[in-house]
Amino acid sequence: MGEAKRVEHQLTDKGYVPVYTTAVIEQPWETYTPTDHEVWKTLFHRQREILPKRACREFLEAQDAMGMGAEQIPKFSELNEVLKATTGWTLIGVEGLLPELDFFDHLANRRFPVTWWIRKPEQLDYLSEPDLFHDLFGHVPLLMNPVFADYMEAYGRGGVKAHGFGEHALAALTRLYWYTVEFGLIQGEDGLRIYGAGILSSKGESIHCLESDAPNRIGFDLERIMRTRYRIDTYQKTYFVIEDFEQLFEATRPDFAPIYARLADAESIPAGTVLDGDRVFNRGTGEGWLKDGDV
Ligand code: HBI
Ligand code: FE
Repeated sequence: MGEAKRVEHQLTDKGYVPVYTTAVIEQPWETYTPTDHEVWKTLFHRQREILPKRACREFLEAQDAMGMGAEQIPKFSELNEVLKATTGWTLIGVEGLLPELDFFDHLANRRFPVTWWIRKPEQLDYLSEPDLFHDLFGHVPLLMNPVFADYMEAYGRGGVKAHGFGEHALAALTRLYWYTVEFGLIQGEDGLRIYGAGILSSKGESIHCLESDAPNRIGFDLERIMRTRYRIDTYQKTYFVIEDFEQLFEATRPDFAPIYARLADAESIPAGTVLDGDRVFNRGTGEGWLKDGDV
């Protein structure tokens, strides 16, 4: 087990890529092996050891409050009872990445897709696709936060709408998700903290994003983010910092149509660039940055 069941492989200009079923599946909890549970336990302990004072308080408290522990892979059905009662979100099991519109539609209806399978012991540090540890440990706890939960729904609604606006709009929304839900930082009362799931599920990046001088740390700005390219194969060159979750939710309030129209004519910004108007928390030294490969 621990192996994703891919429907087929499709030949693209990037070679053969896996195509997943979009079906919602029940978590096959009984099929997890002792090794699967051991991987969960190891990663859980490893992250919880380094995340106090690095992850935002809301994340750590929510993870405890929902009863997500190290002992074994949690059951979606048990987490759902707490989640449903708290913010009305439901976890659904999936095979892996979904087509964008399916993904947006789930979020718009307060359903969060969680990959049911977990990585192998030799993949503890890096995996190119989301697995159960990333989805469940990284994303799910903040769905307990009422404001963040509303942001995720609003984002999903925005995504469904964006489909009428074409590729520019979708690219903008993907960047917004990347720089907030996946790689966001928050400047709270007790300093700079992590809330992005892509960071929270990675030991190396949890330390790097806060403690390294290499990356830029810049204040959140919706349109700026929507123009900014990103990295999928290295640590981020730039992290965007919010003040609170209200700021995120408020950013989704305006009509995005005029924003998309402006973005269609604007140049994209390389992942590591600092602009004149940026609120700079840290101007990155750029140490270790690869020149090519911004997506
Ligand atoms: N599907 N299951 C899953 N999880 C994601 O995070 C996800 C996805 N499909 C598309 C997608 N993310 C990205 O395009 C987001 O930027 C929207
Ligand atoms: Fe993710």
